[in-house]
Amino acid sequence: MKKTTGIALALLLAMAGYGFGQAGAAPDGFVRINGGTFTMGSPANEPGRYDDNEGPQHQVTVGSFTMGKYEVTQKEYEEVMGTNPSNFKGDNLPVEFVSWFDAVEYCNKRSQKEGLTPAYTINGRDVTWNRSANGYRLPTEAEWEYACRAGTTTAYNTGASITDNTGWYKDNSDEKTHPVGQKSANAWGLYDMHGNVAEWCWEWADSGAFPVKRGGGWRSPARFVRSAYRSTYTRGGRGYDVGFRVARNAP
Ligand SMILES: [Ca+2]
Repeated sequence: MKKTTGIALALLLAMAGYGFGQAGAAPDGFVRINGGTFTMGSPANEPGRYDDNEGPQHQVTVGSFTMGKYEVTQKEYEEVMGTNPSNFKGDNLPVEFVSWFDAVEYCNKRSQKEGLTPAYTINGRDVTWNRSANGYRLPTEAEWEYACRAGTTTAYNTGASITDNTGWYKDNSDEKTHPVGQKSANAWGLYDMHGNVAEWCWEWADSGAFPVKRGGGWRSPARFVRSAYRSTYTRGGRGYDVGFRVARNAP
Protein backbone atom coordinates (compact mmCIF):
# COMPACT_ATOMS: atom_id res chain seq x y z
CA MET A 1 0.00 0.00 0.00
CA LYS A 2 2.73 2.37 1.04
CA LYS A 3 4.73 1.53 -2.07
CA THR A 4 1.74 2.13 -4.33
CA THR A 5 1.15 5.51 -2.72
CA GLY A 6 4.78 6.39 -3.33
CA ILE A 7 4.55 5.49 -6.98
CA ALA A 8 1.29 7.39 -7.36
CA LEU A 9 2.85 10.44 -5.75
CA ALA A 10 5.89 10.25 -8.02
CA LEU A 11 3.61 9.98 -11.03
CA LEU A 12 1.58 12.94 -9.85
CA LEU A 13 4.71 15.02 -9.35
CA ALA A 14 6.00 14.07 -12.77
CA MET A 15 2.68 15.01 -14.32
CA ALA A 16 2.63 18.32 -12.44
CA GLY A 17 6.09 19.06 -13.74
CA TYR A 18 5.03 18.70 -17.30
CA GLY A 19 1.49 19.93 -16.97
CA PHE A 20 1.57 23.32 -15.37
CA GLY A 21 3.09 26.31 -17.10
CA GLN A 22 6.42 26.36 -18.85
CA ALA A 23 8.73 25.43 -16.05
CA GLY A 24 8.66 21.82 -14.96
CA ALA A 25 10.72 18.90 -13.77
CA ALA A 26 14.42 19.53 -14.19
CA PRO A 27 17.61 18.84 -12.24
CA ASP A 28 18.57 21.12 -9.36
CA GLY A 29 19.46 24.58 -10.57
CA PHE A 30 17.74 24.04 -13.89
CA VAL A 31 14.36 24.85 -15.35
CA ARG A 32 12.65 22.84 -18.02
CA ILE A 33 11.58 25.13 -20.84
CA ASN A 34 8.78 23.59 -22.86
CA GLY A 35 9.16 24.21 -26.56
CA GLY A 36 6.94 26.60 -28.47
CA THR A 37 6.73 29.32 -31.05
CA PHE A 38 7.50 32.96 -30.29
CA THR A 39 8.19 36.25 -32.01
CA MET A 40 11.94 36.81 -32.05
CA GLY A 41 13.44 40.28 -32.32
CA SER A 42 12.10 43.74 -31.58
CA PRO A 43 9.58 45.86 -33.45
CA ALA A 44 11.13 48.79 -35.33
CA ASN A 45 9.42 51.24 -32.96
CA GLU A 46 10.69 49.71 -29.71
CA PRO A 47 12.26 52.50 -27.62
CA GLY A 48 16.00 52.00 -27.36
CA ARG A 49 16.16 49.61 -30.29
CA TYR A 50 19.76 49.60 -31.29
CA ASP A 51 20.18 48.13 -34.69
CA ASP A 52 18.37 46.51 -37.58
CA ASN A 53 19.99 43.24 -36.55
CA GLU A 54 17.15 42.90 -34.03
CA GLY A 55 14.67 42.52 -36.83
CA PRO A 56 12.61 42.10 -38.77
CA GLN A 57 10.65 40.23 -36.18
CA HIS A 58 10.01 36.64 -37.14
CA GLN A 59 8.31 33.56 -35.77
CA VAL A 60 10.67 30.95 -34.37
CA THR A 61 9.84 27.52 -33.03
CA VAL A 62 12.15 26.03 -30.45
CA GLY A 63 12.05 22.57 -28.96
CA SER A 64 12.02 21.76 -25.27
CA PHE A 65 15.25 22.15 -23.35
CA THR A 66 16.54 22.72 -19.86
CA MET A 67 18.39 25.85 -18.87
CA GLY A 68 20.36 26.98 -15.84
CA LYS A 69 18.32 29.20 -13.55
CA TYR A 70 21.47 31.21 -12.98
CA GLU A 71 24.54 32.36 -14.80
CA VAL A 72 27.41 29.89 -14.22
CA THR A 73 29.01 30.91 -10.93
CA GLN A 74 32.69 31.14 -10.14
CA LYS A 75 32.36 28.18 -7.77
CA GLU A 76 30.82 26.04 -10.51
CA TYR A 77 33.44 27.13 -12.99
CA GLU A 78 36.39 26.50 -10.71
CA GLU A 79 35.10 23.05 -9.71
CA VAL A 80 35.18 21.99 -13.34
CA MET A 81 38.07 23.98 -14.79
CA GLY A 82 40.36 24.35 -11.78
CA THR A 83 40.78 28.05 -12.47
CA ASN A 84 38.85 31.23 -11.87
CA PRO A 85 39.66 33.99 -14.33
CA SER A 86 37.09 36.47 -12.96
CA ASN A 87 37.89 40.06 -12.20
CA PHE A 88 35.35 40.39 -9.39
CA LYS A 89 35.92 37.49 -6.96
CA GLY A 90 33.23 35.57 -5.12
CA ASP A 91 31.94 31.98 -5.18
CA ASN A 92 28.40 33.03 -5.98
CA LEU A 93 29.27 35.75 -8.44
CA PRO A 94 28.93 34.87 -12.11
CA VAL A 95 32.16 33.81 -13.75
CA GLU A 96 33.40 36.43 -16.20
CA PHE A 97 36.43 37.06 -18.34
CA VAL A 98 35.74 33.79 -20.10
CA SER A 99 35.86 33.55 -23.88
CA TRP A 100 33.31 31.70 -25.97
CA PHE A 101 35.92 28.94 -26.31
CA ASP A 102 36.36 28.77 -22.54
CA ALA A 103 32.57 28.41 -22.25
CA VAL A 104 32.27 25.47 -24.65
CA GLU A 105 35.25 23.78 -22.99
CA TYR A 106 33.53 24.16 -19.61
CA CYS A 107 30.38 22.60 -21.05
CA ASN A 108 32.28 19.54 -22.27
CA LYS A 109 34.34 19.12 -19.11
CA ARG A 110 31.27 19.36 -16.91
CA SER A 111 29.51 16.81 -19.11
CA GLN A 112 32.43 14.40 -18.78
CA LYS A 113 32.58 14.93 -15.04
CA GLU A 114 28.91 14.02 -14.73
CA GLY A 115 28.96 11.09 -17.15
CA LEU A 116 27.04 12.84 -19.91
CA THR A 117 27.85 12.84 -23.59
CA PRO A 118 29.80 16.02 -24.43
CA ALA A 119 27.86 18.27 -26.78
CA TYR A 120 30.89 19.58 -28.62
CA THR A 121 33.77 18.26 -30.65
CA ILE A 122 36.60 20.71 -30.10
CA ASN A 123 39.66 20.81 -32.31
CA GLY A 124 41.45 23.99 -31.40
CA ARG A 125 39.11 26.70 -32.55
CA ASP A 126 37.05 24.41 -34.71
CA VAL A 127 33.99 23.55 -32.63
CA THR A 128 31.10 21.43 -33.85
CA TRP A 129 27.91 20.66 -31.97
CA ASN A 130 26.49 17.18 -31.77
CA ARG A 131 22.87 18.21 -31.39
CA SER A 132 21.68 14.89 -30.06
CA ALA A 133 24.17 14.77 -27.18
CA ASN A 134 22.70 15.04 -23.69
CA GLY A 135 25.57 17.07 -22.23
CA TYR A 136 25.86 20.72 -21.28
CA ARG A 137 25.89 23.28 -24.02
CA LEU A 138 25.33 26.94 -24.73
CA PRO A 139 21.78 27.94 -25.59
CA THR A 140 21.08 29.01 -29.14
CA GLU A 141 20.16 32.65 -29.58
CA ALA A 142 16.55 31.66 -30.21
CA GLU A 143 16.46 29.52 -27.08
CA TRP A 144 18.02 32.32 -25.08
CA GLU A 145 15.53 34.96 -26.23
CA TYR A 146 12.56 32.60 -25.88
CA ALA A 147 13.65 31.83 -22.33
CA CYS A 148 14.39 35.46 -21.51
CA ARG A 149 11.01 36.66 -22.71
CA ALA A 150 9.13 33.85 -20.95
CA GLY A 151 6.02 34.73 -22.92
CA THR A 152 6.45 38.51 -22.81
CA THR A 153 6.64 40.71 -25.90
CA THR A 154 7.84 43.89 -24.18
CA ALA A 155 11.37 45.30 -24.27
CA TYR A 156 12.14 43.68 -20.91
CA ASN A 157 10.53 40.63 -19.38
CA THR A 158 9.42 42.95 -16.58
CA GLY A 159 7.64 45.36 -18.93
CA ALA A 160 8.17 48.12 -21.47
CA SER A 161 10.51 50.14 -19.26
CA ILE A 162 13.41 48.99 -17.15
CA THR A 163 13.04 49.00 -13.36
CA ASP A 164 15.50 48.38 -10.57
CA ASN A 165 14.20 44.83 -10.33
CA THR A 166 14.71 44.03 -14.01
CA GLY A 167 18.36 43.23 -13.43
CA TRP A 168 21.83 44.61 -12.77
CA TYR A 169 22.77 47.21 -15.35
CA LYS A 170 24.67 50.48 -15.60
CA ASP A 171 22.35 52.53 -13.40
CA ASN A 172 22.13 50.17 -10.42
CA SER A 173 25.14 47.83 -10.54
CA ASP A 174 27.67 50.06 -8.78
CA GLU A 175 30.03 49.05 -11.58
CA LYS A 176 30.41 45.41 -10.61
CA THR A 177 28.81 41.97 -10.87
CA HIS A 178 26.42 40.77 -8.17
CA PRO A 179 25.69 37.32 -6.72
CA VAL A 180 23.42 35.40 -9.05
CA GLY A 181 19.70 35.31 -8.30
CA GLN A 182 19.36 38.57 -6.36
CA LYS A 183 16.71 40.11 -8.60
CA SER A 184 13.34 38.49 -9.27
CA ALA A 185 13.15 35.49 -11.57
CA ASN A 186 11.25 35.86 -14.81
CA ALA A 187 7.95 34.02 -15.32
CA TRP A 188 9.77 30.76 -16.11
CA GLY A 189 12.10 30.89 -13.11
CA LEU A 190 15.26 32.25 -14.74
CA TYR A 191 17.39 34.88 -13.02
CA ASP A 192 19.63 37.62 -14.37
CA MET A 193 18.59 37.25 -18.01
CA HIS A 194 18.80 41.04 -18.12
CA GLY A 195 22.24 42.25 -17.13
CA ASN A 196 24.79 41.17 -14.50
CA VAL A 197 26.92 39.40 -17.11
CA ALA A 198 26.14 39.11 -20.80
CA GLU A 199 25.79 35.48 -21.85
CA TRP A 200 27.44 33.60 -24.68
CA CYS A 201 25.14 31.87 -27.13
CA TRP A 202 26.03 29.18 -29.64
CA GLU A 203 25.86 31.31 -32.78
CA TRP A 204 28.49 33.49 -34.38
CA ALA A 205 27.21 36.58 -36.21
CA ASP A 206 28.52 38.70 -39.07
CA SER A 207 29.02 35.71 -41.36
CA GLY A 208 30.43 33.65 -38.53
CA ALA A 209 33.13 36.15 -37.60
CA PHE A 210 32.15 36.98 -34.02
CA PRO A 211 30.45 35.06 -31.21
CA VAL A 212 27.11 36.40 -30.00
CA LYS A 213 26.30 37.36 -26.44
CA ARG A 214 22.90 38.28 -25.10
CA GLY A 215 21.27 40.14 -22.28
CA GLY A 216 23.87 42.81 -21.60
CA GLY A 217 25.84 43.15 -18.39
CA TRP A 218 26.47 45.29 -15.32
CA ARG A 219 27.93 48.13 -17.33
CA SER A 220 25.34 48.15 -20.09
CA PRO A 221 22.91 51.06 -20.44
CA ALA A 222 19.24 50.05 -20.21
CA ARG A 223 18.78 49.69 -23.95
CA PHE A 224 21.56 47.09 -24.12
CA VAL A 225 19.94 44.70 -21.69
CA ARG A 226 16.63 44.47 -23.62
CA SER A 227 15.34 40.99 -24.49
CA ALA A 228 16.01 41.47 -28.21
CA TYR A 229 19.39 43.16 -27.95
CA ARG A 230 22.21 41.30 -29.69
CA SER A 231 25.88 41.98 -29.46
CA THR A 232 29.11 40.30 -30.40
CA TYR A 233 32.63 40.12 -29.07
CA THR A 234 35.96 39.52 -30.69
CA ARG A 235 36.97 35.98 -31.53
CA GLY A 236 38.46 34.58 -28.33
CA GLY A 237 37.72 37.84 -26.51
CA ARG A 238 37.04 38.05 -22.79
CA GLY A 239 35.26 40.78 -20.84
CA TYR A 240 34.63 41.61 -17.20
CA ASP A 241 30.95 41.70 -18.03
CA VAL A 242 30.69 38.56 -20.14
CA GLY A 243 29.88 35.09 -18.81
CA PHE A 244 27.37 32.41 -19.77
CA ARG A 245 24.71 30.01 -18.62
CA VAL A 246 24.34 26.43 -19.73
CA ALA A 247 21.51 24.51 -21.33
CA ARG A 248 20.85 20.85 -22.08
CA ASN A 249 18.51 19.02 -24.37
CA ALA A 250 15.31 18.14 -22.57
CA PRO A 251 15.26 14.49 -21.51
CA1 LIG B 1 22.87 37.85 -17.58
